[in-house]
Amino acid sequence: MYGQRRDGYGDSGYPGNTCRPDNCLFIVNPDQADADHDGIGDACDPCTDKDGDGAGDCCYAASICGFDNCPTVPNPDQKDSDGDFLGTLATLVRSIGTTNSGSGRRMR
Ligand SMILES: [Ca+2]
Ligand SMILES: [Ca+2]
Ligand SMILES: [Ca+2]
Ligand SMILES: [Ca+2]
Repeated sequence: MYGQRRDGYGDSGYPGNTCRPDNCLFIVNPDQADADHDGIGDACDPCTDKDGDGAGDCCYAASICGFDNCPTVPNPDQKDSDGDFLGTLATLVRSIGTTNSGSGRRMR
């Protein structure tokens, strides 16, 4: 017998299947970058959304699903209670980070 499955080789008739699939079939993207790891390349992903809350991250040309006001924390409501265009959670994260890092401390 031959032609065992799961032998690590593509089946005959599918010459392309030894390679990883192109994550943007119609766009040239040799780096195959996929920042949010959803299998759709950054170059053609309509929503590059690294924290998975449904709001897109900044600066991806193909991403048209809005702008996440807190790209590192899932905040589907995009709440911004103080109206500074930074999400409430982002403001919190930033203030905690400032407190913990001590970078703002002045030495005399
Ligand atoms: Ca491509
Ligand atoms: Ca993607
Ligand atoms: Ca997001
Ligand atoms: Ca978010």
